[in-house]
Formats: sequence, C-alpha cells, structure tokens
Amino acid sequence: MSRAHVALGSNLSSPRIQIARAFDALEALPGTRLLARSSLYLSAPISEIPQPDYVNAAALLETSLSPLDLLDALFAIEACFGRVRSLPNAPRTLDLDLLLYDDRFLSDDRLKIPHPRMHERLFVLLPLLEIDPDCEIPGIGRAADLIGALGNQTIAKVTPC
Ligand code: PH2
Ligand code: MG
Ligand code: MG
Repeated sequence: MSRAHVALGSNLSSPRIQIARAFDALEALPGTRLLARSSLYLSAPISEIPQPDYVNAAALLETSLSPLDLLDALFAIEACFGRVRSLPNAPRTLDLDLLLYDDRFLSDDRLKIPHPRMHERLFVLLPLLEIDPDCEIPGIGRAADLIGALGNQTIAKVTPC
C-alpha cells in the first residue's frame, strides 16, 4: 500500500457541498482508504481570470492504485461532478490534484509528482499541514518551512454555518 496526498478545490455550484461529497467519493475508490480529511478553507483565487473564491481542502489516502491509475480515478470523479475542462485556471466544480505519492518522483506527460506548484500555494499547504504536520515534499523540503514565504495569500478556515 502507498500513501497519496490529494488537494481538493471547488469554486462553482455550492463549493462546500462539492468538497464534502468529493471526500465521500475518495473514500469509495477501489483499493483505497481515506486516512484523513482536512477542514475546509476559503481562499482567494490565484488566477488571471476573475472568478469566485475557492473552497480548498486536502485528503490523505492509503491506496493500492498506481499513481496513473489513481490519476485516472481522480479525473473520473471530477467528470462525475460535472467538471468541464476549458482554459487553465478556469473556475471549476471540482479539482482533485494528486500532490504526493509516497516519496516518489514522477515525470510523465500526464502527471508530475510532486505537484510542480504545490509549494507556492498556501491553499494547498495549509490543509495539507493540518492532516500531515510532518509532511515532506521530496526535492523541496518540509511543508511547514514553506508557508512563511506565502503570507501574502488570502485564506481562512471555513466556519460551520
Ligand atoms: N486552483 C487553481 C488556480 N487557482 N486558487 C485557489 N485559491 N484555489 C484553487 O484551488 C485554485 C486557485 C487551478 O487548479
Ligand atoms: Mg489544481
Ligand atoms: Mg487539477
């Protein structure tokens, strides 16, 4: 079994509900256990395209799926949630990004691990640190040591309504 970290994001069609349902879909993946789910975070969009704020979160999985099989499974969940792929960074009902897979490096046409921009994004690192405080990004360093440089990014934990 391997451990995989996944980032969740949504900024269309009731994002909090999309993320809550996405955790359930991750839990139902074959050969996979959902070990941890983070709180939900509201974050300002990092994009050239004006769009609504995002709800972001992170999940820790234990899985027997290979990285590319897991990627396909994540894409299938996104499609089930009505994700339409248009421009990069366009608003979306659900984005599931495979961030880390054990301590592996992968550079495939379809998948780069570690996710190449994860260490620059507070909306990825803060939820990730909540579920895995000792998280190490191979080739980059400890996630906890990276967030100090990202203080200009706006993010807040979602409070229950
Ligand atoms: N995802 C993007 C681009 N910008 N900004 C926030 N705050 N949260 C996201 O999940 C996000 C983004 C592309 O995947
Ligand atoms: Mg993304
Ligand atoms: Mg994505």
